Amino acid sequence: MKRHIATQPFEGQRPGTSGLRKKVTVFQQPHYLENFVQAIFDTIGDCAHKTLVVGGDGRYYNREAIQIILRMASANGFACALVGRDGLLSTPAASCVIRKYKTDGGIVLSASHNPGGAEGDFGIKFNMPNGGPAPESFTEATYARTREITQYLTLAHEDVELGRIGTQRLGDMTIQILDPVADYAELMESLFDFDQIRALFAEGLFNICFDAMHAITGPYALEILENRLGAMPGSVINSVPLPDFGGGHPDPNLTYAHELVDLMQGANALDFGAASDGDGDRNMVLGKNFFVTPSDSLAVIAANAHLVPGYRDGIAGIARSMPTSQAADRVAEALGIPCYETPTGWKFFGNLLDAGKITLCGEESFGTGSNHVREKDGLWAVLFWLNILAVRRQSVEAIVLDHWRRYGRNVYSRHDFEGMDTDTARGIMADLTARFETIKGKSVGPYVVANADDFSYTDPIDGSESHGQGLRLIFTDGSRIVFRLSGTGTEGATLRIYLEQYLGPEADLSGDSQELLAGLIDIAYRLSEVLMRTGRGGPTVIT
Ligand code: VG1
Ligand code: CO
Repeated sequence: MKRHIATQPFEGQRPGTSGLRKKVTVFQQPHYLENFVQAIFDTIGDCAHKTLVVGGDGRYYNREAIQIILRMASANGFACALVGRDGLLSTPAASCVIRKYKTDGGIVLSASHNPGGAEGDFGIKFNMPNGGPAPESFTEATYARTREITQYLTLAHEDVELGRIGTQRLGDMTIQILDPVADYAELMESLFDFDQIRALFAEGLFNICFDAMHAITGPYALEILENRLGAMPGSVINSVPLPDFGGGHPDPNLTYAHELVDLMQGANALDFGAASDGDGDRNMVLGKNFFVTPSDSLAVIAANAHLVPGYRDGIAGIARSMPTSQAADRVAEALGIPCYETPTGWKFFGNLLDAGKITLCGEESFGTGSNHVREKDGLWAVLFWLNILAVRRQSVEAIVLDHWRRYGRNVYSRHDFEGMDTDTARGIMADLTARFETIKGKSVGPYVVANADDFSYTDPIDGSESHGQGLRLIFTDGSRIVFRLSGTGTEGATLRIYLEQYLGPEADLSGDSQELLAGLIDIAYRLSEVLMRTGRGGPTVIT
């Protein structure tokens, strides 16, 4: 029985960098999730005869949200819903399923790297029929809808059995429960040389650890790395997805993935380490006593793509988000292909990928991906590295050092000030904006300012414009400082300071990034007055 439920708008349902993210308790308010889902369906328009993919990262409230969404999808006229078993789909797997079955899009439930549990965060976003996050034009239309909504449609119907693979009915809608891993694993086998990676493991001299951080990639990594590729049993740790991620923070960086980091240090360190985030789209890559920055990882992947079957015929172009280091630009130049600079967030890569302008793309925030799906893809990046290692038979460190010797090193770091007072953060950005007016051409320490602006982007495919994407200070030697406020947090504000300095191939390329960047860090802190204004001694997270 279809039901029209009267409702009223909620404040603040504007999607951020990657969907709508709020505390679980906010989503649990009566009508809160329903309003947003109805606004998505209203933005899609006519849902009749359409197929929707639904899945999430398994965090707290995932199951309840999926039942609500499925009832609403049926009431709104969808013909079919494809759902991952137990309501699970990693973000890249959701993208894969949306594309493979030529569906009309999908709802992905995730707050990615944000903590989970009853007191943690929850999130929801819509992905388009191309498998990628909805562009700003769509998300803004959804937001506008949330501000005028008066009713939503649902059904009085019992819960769907999410654990049973196969077909069920929910009103007039067909529900198909899929194995969440199978389609994705098949896609990975089509891109990488599994035989060669298997041979590397079979020799028994190459030991790895993949830390799933009790998040969604556990089942994917177990199936692909241990079952199909023969990595030693136990190579995947924290492999059982838990609603609260075991109380941890499912963000694959040197601070939060400390269990893995410990295994990768010291005399008995493993050969290769990797971790992924809450929804499986991020990756961190480590070698024996060696950390690969995500920006370098994109560049190394691009420079070695010809060694990997799925990319052997060459790559069309590369894109990186603005704050990501320019290491990939140098590879693109050497390959004679274009390199695009987009605002932060994967939704800006979609048009370039669809138009065939780029094959690879990445972000400094541990996100790497390609045209195989329309999301960043953590396990894909790990397999790319394993494929390169299986061909080159060198250590991770040797491969990166070799890369730097050829292209130079873009020394890079990001300093995050999390949980700041919102007014303080806005004040810092406003004052920096004002200072930028007069700073051009001036000397700051040993640097001369070549350009200072607020980054804007015009999409080369559809001409859409995005403004206010980060304050950037570019020096005459190519060094950069970028200031940006996060669009994914749910508490206070997070100021991100991105720092980059280039060292040519002939320079001494070893050395700790924090030491090498000390001069730029000092300038960034002084210009923004961040320590004084926050009363803090330093950032919460350094990556
Ligand atoms: C952060 C990252 C951005 C990434 C986004 C979503 O956004 O900086 O690069 O695309 O998270 O990643 P922000 O606005 O907080 O800086 V995920 O893994 O949440 O899907
Ligand atoms: Co994520």
